[in-house]
Amino acid sequence: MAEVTSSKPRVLSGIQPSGNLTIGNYLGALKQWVEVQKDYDCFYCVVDLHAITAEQDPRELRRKTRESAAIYIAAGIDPEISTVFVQSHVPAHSELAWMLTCMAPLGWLNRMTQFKDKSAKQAQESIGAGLLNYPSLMAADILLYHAELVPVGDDQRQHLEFTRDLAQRFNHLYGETFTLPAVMTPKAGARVMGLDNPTAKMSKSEESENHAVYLLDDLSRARKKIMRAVTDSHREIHFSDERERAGVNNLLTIYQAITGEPREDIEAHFAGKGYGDLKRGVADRVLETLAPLQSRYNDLMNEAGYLDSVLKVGREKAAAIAEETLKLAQKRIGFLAPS
Ligand code: ATP
Ligand code: LTN
Repeated sequence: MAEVTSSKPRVLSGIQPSGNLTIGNYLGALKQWVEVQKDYDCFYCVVDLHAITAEQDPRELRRKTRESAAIYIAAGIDPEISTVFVQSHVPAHSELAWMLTCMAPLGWLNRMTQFKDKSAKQAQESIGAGLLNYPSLMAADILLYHAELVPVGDDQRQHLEFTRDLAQRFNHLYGETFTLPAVMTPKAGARVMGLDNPTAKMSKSEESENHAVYLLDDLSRARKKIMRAVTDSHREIHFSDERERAGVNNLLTIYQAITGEPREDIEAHFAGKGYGDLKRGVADRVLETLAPLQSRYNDLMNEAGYLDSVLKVGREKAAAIAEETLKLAQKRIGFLAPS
């Protein structure tokens, strides 16, 4: 059995294997995951149960699940330090999610912007109930591990609030059971916008050709997409909150998120230059990030059995903790323990 005890505070986060991972997923989530892994006991899962809130092709889902886990590692998650696993491999997630679903007020669920946005794109009658209950499953993911910190992009803040509220409700009704988690978002890159439409969040399930740079995009293709990014008819290159300047602001933000340089330095660097220079500068930084990631990805996919063994160890470590928390929650709620 894998080692499960650690004195470090815990982190948990996940990404849905619902498409090809984008630089938005990298800058908003993965990059932070890598940064915290030395100081926290980290659990990173591929949230396949969440992915099926939208229709998935079974073969593709299996392929994307492995691919996502491999990208976590290629991006710098060290499976010797952090625990990498697949959400559906640990049944406690579904079991606690049901208990939390029963306690989640419809009013709270109906207020979730992710639900409102995603359901607005579908015919009301055919929206799957999973889309509404999505945040209760996410709460289960986090609460099972007593995670203190949850590194995510800006769009997940509301789900974190929901998780805290639900944990508090459970603790109040049945006694102290869950740890209240805090959200962690990056200083830059918490909300990367679509390259073709800089007023909409970059998303892996958006299908238009020049919308997103995928982490596994061929490098020349990635460069082309950035060179085609929507800008505006102004000339000056500076950070701006104006809607009209969202495209330039997005490119500068990607640059800032990758380099970590202060905004003034970036603006000084591009002063007097044109949008072509800005795009080339951003493309260079993005490609410098993608190239080593892709080479590690290819290496580890070529190493027979490696990924599966990481996921097996991950499942064991995760299940040991999750089952213990689940048992406690079941006891608190009044389920008869099996003899
Ligand atoms: P989907 O389009 O399938 O809903 P998504 O691309 O929005 O997916 P998720 O799996 O929902 O990605 O998100 C995984 C993580 O990546 C979350 O922490 C989320 O906040 C972050 N993230 C997603 N898109 C962006 C973005 N454009 N900018 C910054 N962070 C992002
Ligand atoms: N809902 C998240 C993905 C997710 C998650 C989690 C993130 C599922 N479970 C637990 C952090 C912690 C999203 O990005 N759409």
